[in-house]
Amino acid sequence: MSGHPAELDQAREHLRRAASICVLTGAGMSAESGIPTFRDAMTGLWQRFDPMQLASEEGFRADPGRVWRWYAERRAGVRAAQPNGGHRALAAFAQRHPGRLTLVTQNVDDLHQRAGNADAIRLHGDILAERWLEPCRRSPSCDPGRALAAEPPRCGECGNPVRPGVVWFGEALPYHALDAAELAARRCQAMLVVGTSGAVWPAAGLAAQARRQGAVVIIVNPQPSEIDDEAQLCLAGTAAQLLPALLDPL
Ligand code: BV8
Repeated sequence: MSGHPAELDQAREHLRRAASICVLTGAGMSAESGIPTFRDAMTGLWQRFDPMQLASEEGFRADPGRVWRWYAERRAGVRAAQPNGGHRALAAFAQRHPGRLTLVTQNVDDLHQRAGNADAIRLHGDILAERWLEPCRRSPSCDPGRALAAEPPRCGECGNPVRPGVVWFGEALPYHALDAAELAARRCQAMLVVGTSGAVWPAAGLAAQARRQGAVVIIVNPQPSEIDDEAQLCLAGTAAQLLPALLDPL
């Protein structure tokens, strides 16, 4: 792991030469915007809660109120947060080089989109979106936005609870999102992996898919990750520090 200028120059040269770049981001991308990561020792949600329990249908059914309140707290944090220099550097690069960068994110916040990457591929859904826990028995057009206020909100007719529009552990990723992400990983000449522990699958497998087809894999993370072995270059540093240094000159 190094954020040494030589590695930075090497990484920048690989990115400069790559006709197609796939970027995979994780919770560390939003850490400097004040959104706690799952794994971060100080603020990580793993420490305060058992996300595997809370971020699951089983956990929601076991205690809908507690899970709903956990998401309500996280949503408030997302709404109060602003994109950081890393989000802005990615969006500016995508605007300078239309069609050259495919952004794939594990994050459920909207900071990439608010920075300007409207087409970011969301593997794990959107924490600000809502949907019914069960398909509504009354009418397919029944709107979760009009549910009765409660924790969680419920359908006034059938009591169906509202759930956040995220992918919980044990749930399949949206097929179209995973398919687009795997296509980008298989086609890119360079993959930039930012702020992920590489612990959550199948997202973590995208770096190996890129490496297997010959892409240069570059990791930006202040700590080692579980997928460092897939990278030719591991830059020790944060998203808001290193992404502008990597991308702004390009
Ligand atoms: C599925 C939404 C199948 C919810 C999330 C293979 C092997 C092992 C296990 C599995 C496997 N395949 C499937 C599994 C099970 C499971 C899984 O991966 N378990 C792991 C944890 C053991 N996967 C699933 O359940 C997936 N579903 O496979 O379904 C299936 C198929 C068909 C039909 C039915 C089922 C679903 C996974 C999605 C879970 N949902 N989010 C919510 O948020 O509430 S994942 C959630 O965790 C977030 O999205 C978050 O992104 C992710 C955590 O990962 P990271 O993003 O990496 O974040 P983390 O905190 O871990 O690390 C932060 C990193 O940032 C650190 O490295 C840190 O050093 C770094 N950092 C800190 N500060 C900075 C920084 N980096 C840069 N700058 C900084 N400033």
